[in-house]
Amino acid sequence: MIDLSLSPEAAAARADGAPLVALESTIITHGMPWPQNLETARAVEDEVRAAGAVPATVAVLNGVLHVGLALDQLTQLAQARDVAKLSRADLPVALATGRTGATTVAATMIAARAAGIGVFATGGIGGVHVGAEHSFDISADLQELAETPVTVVCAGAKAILDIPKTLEVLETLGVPVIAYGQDDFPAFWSRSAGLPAPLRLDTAREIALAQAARTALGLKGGQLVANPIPAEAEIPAREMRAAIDTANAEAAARGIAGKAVTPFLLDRIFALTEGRSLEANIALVRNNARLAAAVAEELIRCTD
Ligand code: PSU
Ligand code: MN
Repeated sequence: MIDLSLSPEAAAARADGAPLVALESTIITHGMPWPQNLETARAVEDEVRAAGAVPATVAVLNGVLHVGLALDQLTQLAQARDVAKLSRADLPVALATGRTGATTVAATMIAARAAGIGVFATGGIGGVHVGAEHSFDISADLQELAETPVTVVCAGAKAILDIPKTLEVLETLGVPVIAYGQDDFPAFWSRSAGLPAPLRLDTAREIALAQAARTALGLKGGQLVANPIPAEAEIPAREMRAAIDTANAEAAARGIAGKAVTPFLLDRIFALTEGRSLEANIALVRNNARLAAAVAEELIRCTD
């Protein structure tokens, strides 16, 4: 088994069988600017604690896979420049070579499973990018959801992605895409992407039972729970459209490719909306942390 470094609070929670929620770190290093990235990371951890669970932010520091970070580690990561972005392919290489890097949704799922954590909260997942029919740019997050038994709570997918194609790929991979408390698939900054979600559940208990049923059936893979942004924080889709179209056009014109695409688009959209997108982003991650904490508690009950 891989050597994990658990934070003291995560280790105590694991020993007590208390609910744990994993959190990713690419959102900190590549998804938000300093200092809001650190403020958000701390606020999200506090939401998990306030909801009665224990947060475990995942990152690789000098070749060690950390599940749960101390405040000084979180602060260093949030301030660091040129931190590697680690997905499934990169994580083992970073561990083997003593590097430091932030984990994407895919890599955080792998770490969560290794630590025995069944649920993880983030903002948006990676998916099928606009223009993927030419670029073939499809995030490894989708395949990971098909492989690794962790429930990922997000706020849907950003409209920087091709949402219908993202849903098609998830369907092909057999990943349950579950809208929480509504029929429509949410689109990150807005509560609806204008199309229905394949599945709907209304309680944390049902979400936990559905994950337990996958395990009982011997099915690998996790679940994608799409939790709509709180109404008061929503930015209507038409207001985001111009910024997203501009950012996508700039990315294409400048030949941005590979891992750099998502961070480039997030940074441009932040600038183009004068920070409004960031406020909404913070509100929805906090909201997802609360739901993930409730799911973590129910997961313990249904596996007792
Ligand atoms: N989408 C967002 N915010 C993010 C990311 C995606 O709205 O911060 C990050 C997540 O860590 C996600 C990763 O797992 O980007 C996906 O990158 P790629 O498309 O290169 O797989
Ligand atoms: Mn990609």
